Parts: sequence; C-alpha cells; structure tokens
Amino acid sequence: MARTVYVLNGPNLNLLGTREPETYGHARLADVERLCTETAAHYGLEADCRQSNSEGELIDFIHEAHNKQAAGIVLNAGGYSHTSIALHDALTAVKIPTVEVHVSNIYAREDFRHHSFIARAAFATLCGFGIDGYRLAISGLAAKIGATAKA
Ligand code: CA2
Repeated sequence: MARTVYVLNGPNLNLLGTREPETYGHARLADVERLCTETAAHYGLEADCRQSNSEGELIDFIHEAHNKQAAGIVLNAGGYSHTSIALHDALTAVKIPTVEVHVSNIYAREDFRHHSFIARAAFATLCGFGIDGYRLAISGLAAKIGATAKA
C-alpha cells in the first residue's frame, strides 16, 4: 500500500508564526511539519512536507506525488487557492485523494477568500482550526484510504 502523504504549503506559509498571529496563530511552519510527521506516523504513513512560494513548483510537487504513487495530498495553497485554475487542473489530473486545509476560517474573512479552486478537486476542506487542521486532515485522509491507527 502507498504510504507517503505529501503535505504541500503554498505562498507565504513560510511566514507562519512570525507575523499576523491574530489570524494565523503562533506556530511556525516547522511546527506544522512536525505535527504532520507525527500524525502520519500514527497511521503508519510518512509525511513528505514541502513549501513553495511558486505556483509552478507546487504543480511540480503534485506531479511528483503522482509519479511516486503517493497515498494522498494535504494542500494549503495559500493565496493560490483563490486564483489558481492550474493547481485545480494538476489535482484533477493526478486523481490523488486530497484534503484542502486553511489555518484561518476563510469564510469569516474577506469575500475574495470565499471561493477556492482547490475545493472542487479535493474530497474535503478544513478551515479555521488553526494548525490542528493539518492533524485533522491527515486523520481524515487515513480513514479515506483505509490506513488504521498503529498501537
Ligand atoms: O488560512 C490559510 O491557511 C490561508 O490559506 C493563508 C493564506 C491566505 O491567502 C488564504 O486566504 C488562507 C495566506 C498565507 C499567509 O501566511 C502568513 C502567515 C503568517 C504571516 C503572514 C502571512
């Protein structure tokens, strides 16, 4: 069974924990990646965590996930969520079970954040749980692909 979950973070998420804590909290990207690694291990999965500020590189990561037969993708595409048909198309092409995550509650924010192109290509979307959303996303993904918790 495929065991690797790609955890992809998009533009500006490298700034997590350094600015706007009232919106994004105090945890840093390294904390997110540790949380994902630990949660994935709980289900016998491995988290391969990447961050990029470039749309094309995020698309390359999705293609790589396909080539490496990844079990799933957890994606916070940041601002590209609201603009990128290309990311939508990449996810649709590879057909890897994908959960969309946002740290903040995008529906309680500006109107331009209320639409996500990623949502149509993901089987679930989580937002507003802070970084715990990543843990919940991996748990939900594990259930979706039939990976069970290890003792
Ligand atoms: O809530 C989320 O996770 C977002 O994906 C974050 C994006 C935003 O454009 C989306 O609408 C919602 C922005 C990421 C910016 O991250 C920062 C983190 C700390 C300080 C400054 C920016």
